[in-house]
Amino acid sequence: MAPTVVERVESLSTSGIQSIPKEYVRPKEELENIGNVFEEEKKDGPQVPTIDLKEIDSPDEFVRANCREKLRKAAEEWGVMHLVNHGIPDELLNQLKTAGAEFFSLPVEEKEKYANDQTTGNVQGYGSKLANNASGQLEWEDYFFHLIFPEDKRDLSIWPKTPSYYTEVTSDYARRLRVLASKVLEVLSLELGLEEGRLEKEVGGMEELLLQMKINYYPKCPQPELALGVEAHTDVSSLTFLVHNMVPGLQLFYQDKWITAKCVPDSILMHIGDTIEILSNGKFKSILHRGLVNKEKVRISWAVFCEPPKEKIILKPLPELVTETEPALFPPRTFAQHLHHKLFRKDQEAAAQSK
Ligand SMILES: O=C(O)CCC(=O)C(=O)O
Ligand SMILES: [Fe+2]
Repeated sequence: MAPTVVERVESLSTSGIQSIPKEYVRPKEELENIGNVFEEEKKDGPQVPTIDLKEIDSPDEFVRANCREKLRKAAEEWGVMHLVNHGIPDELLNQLKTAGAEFFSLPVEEKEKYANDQTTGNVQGYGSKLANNASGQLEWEDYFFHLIFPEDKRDLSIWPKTPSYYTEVTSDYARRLRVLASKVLEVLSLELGLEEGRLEKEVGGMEELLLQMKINYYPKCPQPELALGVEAHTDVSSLTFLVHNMVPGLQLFYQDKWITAKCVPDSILMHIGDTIEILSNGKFKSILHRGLVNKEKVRISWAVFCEPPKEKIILKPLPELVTETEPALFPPRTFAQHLHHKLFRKDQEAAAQSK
């Protein structure tokens, strides 16, 4: 069977169309709250917290505890935060971004050589969303998706060969991010009153926790008030780490309003994903978020999802965190079942909307 021909959003964007195809136009309810992202970014009001990790390994336990507490509060209240002094050199972040941007600056035909084929379950590579729900709704983005850690589970043959330093800097980033992920899991464990290695173990440890990178490429959009780069969702991961090219776009649904994340230089944005929300029995939040697009600037973001293995682990609130007054909020499920459950719910919603 010939692979399905997929329209790339980049091709649409550079074709000079003035209005976007109807599959990209969001449903009425959503359109009421999609604004101009540059205006939105300037607004005052609640802000995604910034957590400084400089003191996280201080020799002074009091200082360390203070730093942990700030991270815990952000995880409880927001489930998302800008991390600064995270230990990953700015220089490496810049190289990572330059490498990804250079790959995406190749002509679409070149990138097609890396195309994934979602119909065969081959999800790694260059892709765009296929209409997989009843409404046929699409997102204004193309992406590149690949597993970056553990190293023995990578398929380097599908990684971008241009630019030539792509593999080296992305591998370096993956290794350092893995260290950061362990550190954060340690902090969250301690703040839940657990042994420091507990969450790390619960999500699969060094061997099984999978780091999957998705480079989101959001082309300029002629009608940004009608489209979304990424529709509203929570991440299924344990933790997600995200950097971007300093073009605003990310919005968080906080206290019933969409808040636009400001661009914080050299920070790494971190989400608590559904997996940690479940294990913590809802103490830490997996926040609803989405991505806006704009007319003027291409936006690129690098999201790394730290995911437990699909079948090997049953996710459920940790027994220590379940009490008579705080009963388990989530039924036990594998990660695969959790994914399925979410997809199914979305299908139902879309079907209901298209009626
Ligand atoms: O591009 C962004 O800022 C958000 C992307 C995102 O939420 C995702 O890939 O899950
Ligand atoms: Fe996300």
